[in-house]
Amino acid sequence: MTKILTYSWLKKGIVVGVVFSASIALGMPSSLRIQIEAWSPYYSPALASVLSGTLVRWENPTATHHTVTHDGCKQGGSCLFDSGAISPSGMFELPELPPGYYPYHCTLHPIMRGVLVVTDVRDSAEI
Ligand SMILES: [Cu+2]
Repeated sequence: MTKILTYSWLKKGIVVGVVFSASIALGMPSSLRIQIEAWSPYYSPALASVLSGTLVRWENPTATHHTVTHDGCKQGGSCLFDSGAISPSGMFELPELPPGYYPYHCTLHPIMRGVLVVTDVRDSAEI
């Protein structure tokens, strides 16, 4: 009886292990965290590349407000995202963007600049 029980647990462990390994093997992270900083590079990482469908989250641990604003918003082009003021300890989440190259900035501190690259090709996830 003990042997059967042990085997059963072992089998479950293998199944769990295989599923876990498979998700790592397939594994692009399904979310990316970008930290807002009070010093250069201000958005960390300043250049981030994600697979389309990845949730991107900017977190603001600084003591002041910041924005995450697509450069298109200030150039009169297509404004694809604008967080508005993100308060200290606040965050901004962007669930999905079409593949593309998205430079962005902070409207309150124009020196703050970052780039988000969204790709639909797994292999180019790291540029
Ligand atoms: Cu700012």
